[in-house]
Amino acid sequence: MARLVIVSNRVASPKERAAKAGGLAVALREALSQRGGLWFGWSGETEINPPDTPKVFRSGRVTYALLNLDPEDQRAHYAGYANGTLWPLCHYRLGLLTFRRADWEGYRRVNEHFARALLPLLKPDDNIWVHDYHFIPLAAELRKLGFAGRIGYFHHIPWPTPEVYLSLPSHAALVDDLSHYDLVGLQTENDVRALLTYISSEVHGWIAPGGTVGLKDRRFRVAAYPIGIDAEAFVSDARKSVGKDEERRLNESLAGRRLAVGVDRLDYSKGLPGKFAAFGELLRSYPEHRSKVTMMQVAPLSRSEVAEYQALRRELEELGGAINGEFAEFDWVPLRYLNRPFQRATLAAIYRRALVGVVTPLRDGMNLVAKEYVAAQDPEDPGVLVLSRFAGAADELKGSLLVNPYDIEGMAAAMDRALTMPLEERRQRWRTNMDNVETNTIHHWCQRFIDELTNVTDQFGPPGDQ
Ligand code: ADQ
Repeated sequence: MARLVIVSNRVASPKERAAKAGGLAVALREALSQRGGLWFGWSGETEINPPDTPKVFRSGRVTYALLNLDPEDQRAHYAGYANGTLWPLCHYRLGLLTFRRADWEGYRRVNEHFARALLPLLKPDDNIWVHDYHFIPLAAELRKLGFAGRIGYFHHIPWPTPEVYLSLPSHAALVDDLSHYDLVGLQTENDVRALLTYISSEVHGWIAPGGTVGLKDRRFRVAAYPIGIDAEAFVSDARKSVGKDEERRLNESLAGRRLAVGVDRLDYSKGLPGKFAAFGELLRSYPEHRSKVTMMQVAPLSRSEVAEYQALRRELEELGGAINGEFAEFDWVPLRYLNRPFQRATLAAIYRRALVGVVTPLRDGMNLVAKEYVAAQDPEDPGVLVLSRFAGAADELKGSLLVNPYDIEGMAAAMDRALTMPLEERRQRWRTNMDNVETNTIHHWCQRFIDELTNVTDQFGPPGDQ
């Protein structure tokens, strides 16, 4: 079996506990420890003119290789091009997009530095799997250094339609970078269509059935790999929470009220101001819910070094304060707003207690919270998922109440419908969603991507023969 090499910006260290590292990091670590392999990424540390030699250590069957970055390059790469340019672009927020040539150059320098440091650790038959928009040019940089083996890329966030994508000054260079991979994975068929349309209409590539793409002298495959969760672990955490101290405290604090829950990184793609406004609208237009429902929004801080995230935090504090100011009673606070991370088991208990899961991003590659909420429900008395049609998960979770996150009154109406839905309908809708969550797990996702990466080059001829 070919060795697996994973490249990602952040690496879940062997000591990081499952509950803290997040579902994706844990799944990747598991995929690596089953097969044995290498995890390569940023050390989290900066150093002026860092050498191309990572810190390498082993834990069980996994070798970790962590690289320091130059502080200015790290800023240009992470806060600059990755999160100031690509993130807003891919989430259709052109008004928030900044493009600076210095950031683009810094982004490329970090990818070159990564490639130089990774190359000596590679074997020709490795399966290299690169994660996310921080590293789109990595394959091109490895090819420049002469590496001809298999490299796959997975894009965790949406791929925008050509009209939006063309706003990126470096659009052609970035897709040229993608063409150095053997396999490019996106979250949904919509994303695949968007990328293939751009390739055929803007850069004169050709597309064969099955998603094989020809661009200049290169061949690669583009396909959808919708990511899943570790459904079993969530089901078991949620079941175990029953009767535990945290569940008891939560129930006592709610005093028999219904709970609506939102869990999102504090990020402008997640549609948090609209969600707060919709909850305010629910209380205003459906007064029968006043004092009967509590909304809990868990929103751990994220990317605080980027100005837009600081502004969003202030906006939410104001909006949340205004809702509580308008509707609170001396014995009821409508909105509980928490800016901190929780253990997975605690999240599972909160999801299970909530009659409504409110997941309303303006755009989202997939959205794992939607799937976690479904997995954590009590099958006998499940809650209802209110889900944005612009989350990748909307393609799969057909039992949800789909909403347009730009329609505040529409979201309030959906919350009302969820809060008053008969048990039989809740069960049917939940079953539809759960069938999907249980079938397409994170383990299937990992396995399918790796299998197709292993086989993809057979279809094009041996590596280097293109
Ligand atoms: P994210 O934008 O981070 O991921 P999401 O898919 O919802 O969004 O994943 C967030 C994860 O963080 C979930 O597993 C959730 O449980 C966890 N989390 C959130 N708040 C937490 C808290 N307070 N405490 C602990 N854990 C918390 C990106 C893309 C998504 C895509 C994923 C995976 O933006 O669209 O689904 O990658 O591909």
